[in-house]
Amino acid sequence: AVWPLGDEAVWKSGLRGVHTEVPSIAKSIVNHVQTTLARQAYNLDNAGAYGAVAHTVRDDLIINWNDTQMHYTRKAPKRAYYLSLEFLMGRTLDNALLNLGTKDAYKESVAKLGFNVEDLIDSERDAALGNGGLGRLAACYLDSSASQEIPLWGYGLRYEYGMFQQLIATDGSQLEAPDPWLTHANPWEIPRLDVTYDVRFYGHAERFDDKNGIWSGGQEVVAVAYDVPIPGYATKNTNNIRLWKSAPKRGFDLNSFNAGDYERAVESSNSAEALTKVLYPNDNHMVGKELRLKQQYFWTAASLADIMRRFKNTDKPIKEFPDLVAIQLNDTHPTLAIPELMRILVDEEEVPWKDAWEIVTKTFGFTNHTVLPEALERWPVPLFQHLLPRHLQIIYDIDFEFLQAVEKKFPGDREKLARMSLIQEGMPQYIRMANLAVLGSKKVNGVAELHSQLVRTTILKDFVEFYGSSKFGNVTNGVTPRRWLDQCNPDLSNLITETIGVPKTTWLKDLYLIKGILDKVDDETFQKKFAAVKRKNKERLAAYIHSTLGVTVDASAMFDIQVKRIHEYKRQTLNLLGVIHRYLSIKALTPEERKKVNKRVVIFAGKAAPGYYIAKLTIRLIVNVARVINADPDTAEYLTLLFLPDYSVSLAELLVPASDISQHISTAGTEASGTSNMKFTLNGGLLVGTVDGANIEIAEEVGEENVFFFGHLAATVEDIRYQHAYHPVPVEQKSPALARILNEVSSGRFGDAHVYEPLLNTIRQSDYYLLTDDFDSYLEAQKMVDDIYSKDPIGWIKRSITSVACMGKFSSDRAIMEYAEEYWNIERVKLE
Ligand code: T68
Repeated sequence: AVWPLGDEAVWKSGLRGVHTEVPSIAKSIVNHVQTTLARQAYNLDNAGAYGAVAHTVRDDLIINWNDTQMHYTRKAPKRAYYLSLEFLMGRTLDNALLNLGTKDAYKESVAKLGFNVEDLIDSERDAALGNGGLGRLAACYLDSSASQEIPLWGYGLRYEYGMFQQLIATDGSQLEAPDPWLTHANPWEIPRLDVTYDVRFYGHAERFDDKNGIWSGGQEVVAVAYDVPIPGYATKNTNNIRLWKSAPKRGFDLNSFNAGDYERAVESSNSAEALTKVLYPNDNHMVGKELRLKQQYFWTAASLADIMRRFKNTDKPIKEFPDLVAIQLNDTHPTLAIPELMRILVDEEEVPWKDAWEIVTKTFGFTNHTVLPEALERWPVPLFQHLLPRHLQIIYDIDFEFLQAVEKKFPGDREKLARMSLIQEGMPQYIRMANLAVLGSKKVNGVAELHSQLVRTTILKDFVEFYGSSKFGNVTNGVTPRRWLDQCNPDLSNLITETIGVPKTTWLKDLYLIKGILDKVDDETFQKKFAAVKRKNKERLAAYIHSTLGVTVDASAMFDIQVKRIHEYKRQTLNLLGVIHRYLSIKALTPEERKKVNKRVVIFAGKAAPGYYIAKLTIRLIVNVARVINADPDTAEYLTLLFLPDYSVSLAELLVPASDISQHISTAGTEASGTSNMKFTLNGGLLVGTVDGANIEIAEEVGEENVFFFGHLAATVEDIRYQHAYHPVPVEQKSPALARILNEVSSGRFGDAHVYEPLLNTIRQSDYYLLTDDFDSYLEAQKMVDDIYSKDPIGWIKRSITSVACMGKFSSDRAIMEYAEEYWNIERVKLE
């Protein structure tokens, strides 16, 4: 190609590549201290040094980002877009250095400037733009797309406040503090103040006979783009997450300002900016707030406008849109993209309705993450009508045509029509977002085999009968082995590399290769090295616990960890009641008998949604039980219970490598997949779990004998709930052990007797999550854990090695390639 601008030689002499050598890295860091930060060696602390290093790495990322995006534009391949309201990124510096392969060079450069790179890495604040699994999955998928050279962009919102910070009050209850993560500039984003779109709300909609229409008036808000580069591992390919910030269309209302009404003048600008202020802190639960619906529309409208603009730059006819664009909907949160694309095509591009619907249904894919009824999104029609009048018309038109087709296929089945309609009848009516997502998508998937099967047979049964089963698939979740093995557990990563004789840059992108360590499962030297890595990780965690909680824990004890959002279906209470049982059992022993007890440190962490009363009560009970247990000299040597505040991605990176056992004990059929189960197993921790979500597939890979399963199966849960309702059996009869523990809590043994009654009553009364039914079987599984861990330590190490070796399937690289090949029809586009 001809050089586009000015003197080519001058341009080229100014361009440079990524920093790889110590002198140039050090020079760039000093340069950023001097100019970007306007500071000097005389007043530079860790935070300042972090800033300068981050800016140097940012430069590297931007260079690769530019080259990648230019390459994608030139090649014009089909691209994928991952629409997610959450990207739970955690920290960036360490990950960027590892993916760029420049960590050692940076370490040396930073040392030469008088700093320690690990301290700088630790001074970074997490980007917590997500609640839990769903948001972290999006982050893993972006890492994998870049690493596997798949042309994919993420689209999300740039929340000014991420997931709240959790504090624990003196009485043990959770307090929430805001997370103002952007107060110190964020070096990992590139503001694109020139990339903006106007987004309309409210106003007036007209619809014409051809089902096209006009939407006018109302309020307009501006979406401003912020780009976050995502470096691939051991490749130059660098993908992008584009996050939208809301801004007022005109700074403020000049008329009011001139009339001296300052408050009125800034009011509209405040309401525009409020849109992207804060992440909603609920997981697996719907909140019907207008602001949430506004966030969803603002984000989907801006993203689609951006995607459409990029498509139009290719000069292809509009009917070829699905040949160049695949859009994946991360849960139903972005479902408005379906009527929005219809609106753009029909109202703005003047595409006939039928053709437009064909384009739409070839473009979208929909991933479901839950079958819990309270989590399925439904929006009241009156609210929707007010905010998005044109979209409501479009939804009615889609619904009308669809119901005609259903009636044709299943004549006279009125109940089926009522179940499948996009509109749920009632006062008020509701729009069912999952139904809309199914109708508008080419393919629908769940996130683990059991979950996908439940989706097909329960919530979407009618749709499977209507469309046929080939539209409904499964892509089992995965996690990135870069962050969740190499970065969080460098010693294990190095041990694997030296053992299998394959370079790290190869096996970290083809995780099945770690099977190679299986050859050494009986090798004593290897077993010792493997055990030493675990021990060191436990000591690292013990040091953190000591420095944050002031508690000394014994790293030779078994570390038993349950960390995840606090939710009744995840059954932290089951674990806690098990701990109380353990405590009382140890206490009943003679000092001599106690010496045989398997020592345990039981660790909980996780946030409760601020409005979720029972979940908050669970935290309070854990903290107060811990107070009693940890203060008891009879049991101190054998049992420690801890609640670590403010769970985060960074804290997970410390916990995941340090578990001997981790717990994934949801009522069967409720946890769609789980992804921390994969992280813990990949790092050599064994699972105590129910036959649920991805636990099942993990056991298939590592061997059922290496997973401690317990509890009722998903297929029987409905029947048991029926029994609870119509033939209730008192707890005393079903599980005397459990009844006794509940009574101990009620008696005030752990303080605040009356406070915990509502929590205990969820178990004594309807027991929707089957704690009474699973408790005894849970205790048996725990007994087996104790026996094997204390009586057969070598056997335990072998189980642990075998588990790690068999985790190849759970790389998010495998998952993203399944999406690319089977859902998006997209190929690798490597930047040379
Ligand atoms: C999780 N869902 C699933 N939801 O619970 C988990 N929900 O089993 C699965 O492994 C994971 O998704 C990834 O597929 C969530 O994390 C949310 O966080 C959420 C957020 C907003 C609204 C509803």
